[in-house]
Amino acid sequence: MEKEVYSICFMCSIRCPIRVVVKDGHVKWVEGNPHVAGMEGSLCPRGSAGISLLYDDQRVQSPMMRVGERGEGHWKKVSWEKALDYVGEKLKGIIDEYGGHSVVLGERTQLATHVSKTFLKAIKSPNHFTHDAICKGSVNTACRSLFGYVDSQMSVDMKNAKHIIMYGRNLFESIEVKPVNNLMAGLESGAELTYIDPRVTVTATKAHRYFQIRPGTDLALNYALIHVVLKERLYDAAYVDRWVLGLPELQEFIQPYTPEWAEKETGIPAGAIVDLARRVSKDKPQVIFHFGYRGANHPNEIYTRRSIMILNSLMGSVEAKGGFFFKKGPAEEGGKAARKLTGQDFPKIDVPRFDKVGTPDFPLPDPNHGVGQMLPFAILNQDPYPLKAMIAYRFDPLMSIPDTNLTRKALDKLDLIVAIDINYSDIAWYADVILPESCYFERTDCIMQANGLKPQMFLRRQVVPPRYDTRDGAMILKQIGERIGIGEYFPYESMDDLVRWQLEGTGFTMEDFESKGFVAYGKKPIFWDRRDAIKFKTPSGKIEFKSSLMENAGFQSFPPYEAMPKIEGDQFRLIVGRNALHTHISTQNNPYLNELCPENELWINDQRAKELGIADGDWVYVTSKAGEGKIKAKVTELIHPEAVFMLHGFGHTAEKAARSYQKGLSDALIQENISDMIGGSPALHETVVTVKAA
Ligand SMILES: Nc1nc2c(c(=O)[nH]1)N[C@H]1C(S)=C(S)[C@@H](COP(=O)(O)OP(=O)(O)OC[C@H]3O[C@@H](n4cnc5c(=O)[nH]c(N)nc54)[C@H](O)[C@@H]3O)O[C@H]1N2
Ligand SMILES: Nc1nc2c(c(=O)[nH]1)N[C@H]1C(S)=C(S)[C@@H](COP(=O)(O)OP(=O)(O)OC[C@H]3O[C@@H](n4cnc5c(=O)[nH]c(N)nc54)[C@H](O)[C@@H]3O)O[C@H]1N2
Ligand code: SF4
Ligand SMILES: [Mo]
Repeated sequence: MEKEVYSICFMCSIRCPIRVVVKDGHVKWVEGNPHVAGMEGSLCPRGSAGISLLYDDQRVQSPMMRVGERGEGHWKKVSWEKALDYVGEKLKGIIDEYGGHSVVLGERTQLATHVSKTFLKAIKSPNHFTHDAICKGSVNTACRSLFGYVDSQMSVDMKNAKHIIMYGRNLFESIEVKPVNNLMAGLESGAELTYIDPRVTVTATKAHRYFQIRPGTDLALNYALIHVVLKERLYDAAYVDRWVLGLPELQEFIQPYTPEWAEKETGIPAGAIVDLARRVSKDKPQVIFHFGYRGANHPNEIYTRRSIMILNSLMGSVEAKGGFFFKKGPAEEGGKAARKLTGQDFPKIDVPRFDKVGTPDFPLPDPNHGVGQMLPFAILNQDPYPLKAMIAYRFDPLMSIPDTNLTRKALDKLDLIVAIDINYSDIAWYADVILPESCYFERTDCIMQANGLKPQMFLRRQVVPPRYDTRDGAMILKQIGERIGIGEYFPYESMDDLVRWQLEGTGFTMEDFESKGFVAYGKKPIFWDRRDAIKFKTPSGKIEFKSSLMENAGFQSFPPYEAMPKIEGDQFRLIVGRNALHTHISTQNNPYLNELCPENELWINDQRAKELGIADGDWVYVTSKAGEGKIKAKVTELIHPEAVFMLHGFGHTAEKAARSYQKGLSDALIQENISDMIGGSPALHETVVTVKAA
C-alpha cells in the first residue's frame, strides 16, 4: 500500500517542507513540498539523504547509561523507565541542594523549544540557551540596534532583486532550499551577484563579480562603500530623510575611510569599490547587501553586520520589493499564532543567567537565546554560581563551541550530563545518559509558525513508526518533569494532544494540514508602505544609525576601524564553513553523505604552501593556542594567502558512529573561545594557526 505524507525536513534547521511517499511501511521517496512556492519539489543533498538516516543502524537505538569513565565508551542498554528514573532522581537531588539554576539546557532552536524553555522555567532556572548566538548572535544584536527587530523577523526578497551582494554568504553550498531557488530565479531575471570571500566558493563561481578579500576586513570595505555612497549622494534621499536617525554623525565619521584607504586594508582595488557603490545605487531600492550568518567572524562583528544593514538602509531597500523585508505574523491578517507552553504562569526567577546576558556585564545579546559559548567559563569559574547539570538537547557543546579541550575540562566538573540526541554525537558519547529521540520521519512535532510576506503554519507529521526504542523530545522532557514534580506544566499525553492544544483558538485543526502540509492566514504578500508606514521598533521609530540600544549600554555607534594584523611566516588565519553535503556536526556519519564526503581537508594557498614545502595531499599539523591536529592539505590558488580553510564538523570521537570516527580534523579543537562581547557571536575566524608539514 502506498501513501503520501506532508511533513518537514530536519536534516538541518532550515526545516524545508517535504512530501514523503511510503510504500508498505517503508519510506520510498522524499521531495520538496510541491505546493509550497519556492520549493517546487526540490531538496538539497542532505534532505535527500534523510532516508539513510532513518535506516541507519548506527543511530542510538535505545536509552543508554554510561558504565565506565566519561567518554570511554562503555555503555549499558537500559529501559526508558530506568533511564528516566535515574535522570529524575539525580536532577532532583541537584535542584534540592544547589537550586534549579544549577541546571542548564542547551539546544539547537527547534519546534519543541517552548517545551524545554517551560521545563527550565518550572524549575526556576534562567539557564536555557540556544545555538543562536553561536550561529549569528551579532547579526541578531545588529538588527535590534538598527531596526528594533531580531534578524529572524527579517528576510530578503532575492527573486525581485536587481543586485545582491554577499559577504561569505555561500548560499550555493550553505544551503536553504527556498532562498537558493529564489536567488536562481533572481539571476535568471537579470539580477547581478557580487560575492566577497577570501576563498573561491561555489557561490563565487556563479557571481558576476568576486572580491578575494583579506580575511577579517569586511568592515573596512563597507566603510569605504558608505564613504562613496555619502560623498557622491548615491543614497535614496527621500527614504533616508524619512527613516534614518544619525546621518550627520555617520557623514562626519566616515570621511577618512576612503576607497584608497580600504584598498590597503582589504586588497580590493579602490576603483572596484567605487564602481560597486555606483552600480549598486543605480539599482536601488531593489538591492540586497545580504546580512548573512557567518563570513567575517571577529570580535568586532557587530559593527560589520551593522555596516551591511546601514548600506541597505542608504539604498532604501528595507521593506522594499527586491530588498529586505520584515516577516509578517498572523496578527497582520487578524489571525492568531499557535499557543506555546511558555504562555503559562511560572515561579519568579531571581538569579542572573549563567552567561550574564541581560546584566551590565553583557547587556546586548538576546536573552531569549543566551550566549552558549560562555558555558565553559561559567562552569570553570563558578561565576555567577556553580552549575551542576547539563541537558544537551540536539546540540553538541564539544564540537559546536570553540576550544573543545576547554569545554571538556568544564563538562568534567558537572555532576550530570544528559544528551537527547538521535546519533552517537561527541556529546552523547561523553554523556552519563543518552535519551534517544525518534528521527524526524518517526515523530510528530510542535507547530512551525512560519512568518513571512504571507504568514503560514506548517506541521511535521509522523511518517512511519519509530524503528528503535526512541521517543519524541517533548514527551521525554514531560516524563522527566513528572519525576521531579513539575508534571503539571506539560498538559498533554501525546504529540497529537500537544499539537491540538497549540491549535486551540487559531481556527485551524490538525486535519487542515493533511492536504498540503500547511495552512495560510491570508493570500497576498504583505509589504508595508515604505514611504510612511514601516513599523520600526526602535525607541525613535526610525532606523537608528546612531543607536540608542548601543549607546545606552556604553558602546559606540561608529567605532574607529582597527586594522587586522598581517599574518606571515608559517602562520595563517583559520577560517571555516560548510559544504552542500553536510550539516554542521551531525551528518558526517550518515551512510550516503559520508560516502560522498568522508573527511575534511585544509585549503592552503599554493604560493604559501610551496614556501613551507607542503604539497597537495600531504599531511600537515595545524596548531593554535587551543589545540593541535593533523589533516590533509588541499593546495590551491583559490584561497587568500593569509587564510587556511577547513570544513566544520569532522574529527568525531564516538566509536559507535564508525563511519565518521576519527575522520578529518575538528575545527572546534583548534579554535579559541573568543567572542564579540558586544554582539554575542563567537569570533570563529579570529584564531591564528601555524601550519607545518607532518
Ligand atoms: N567550531 C565551530 N562551531 C560552530 C560552527 C562552526 O562553523 N564551527 N557553526 C555554528 C553554527 S552556524 C551553528 S548553527 C551551530 C550548530 O550547532 P549544533 O546544533 O550543535 O549542530 P547540529 O549539527 O545542527 O546538531 C547538533 C546535534 O543534534 C543532533 N540531532 C540531529 N537531529 C536531531 C533530532 O531530530 N533530535 C535530536 N534530539 N537531536 C538531533 C545531532 O546528532 C547533533 O549531535 O554551531 C555553531 N558552532
Ligand atoms: N549544506 C549546509 N547548508 C547549511 C548549513 C549546513 O550545515 N550545511 N547550515 C545552515 C546554517 S545554521 C547556517 S548559519 C548557514 C551558514 O551559511 P554561510 O554564512 O554561508 O556559512 P559558511 O558555510 O560558514 O560560510 C562562511 C564563508 O565565509 C567565508 N569567510 C571567512 N572569513 C571571511 C571574511 O573575513 N570575509 C568574508 N567575506 N568571508 C569570510 C568562508 O570562507 C566561508 O566560505 O548555512 C545554513 N545552510
Ligand atoms: S536545506 Fe536541505 S537539509 Fe535543510 S531542511 Fe532543507 S532540504 Fe532539509
Ligand atoms: Mo548557523
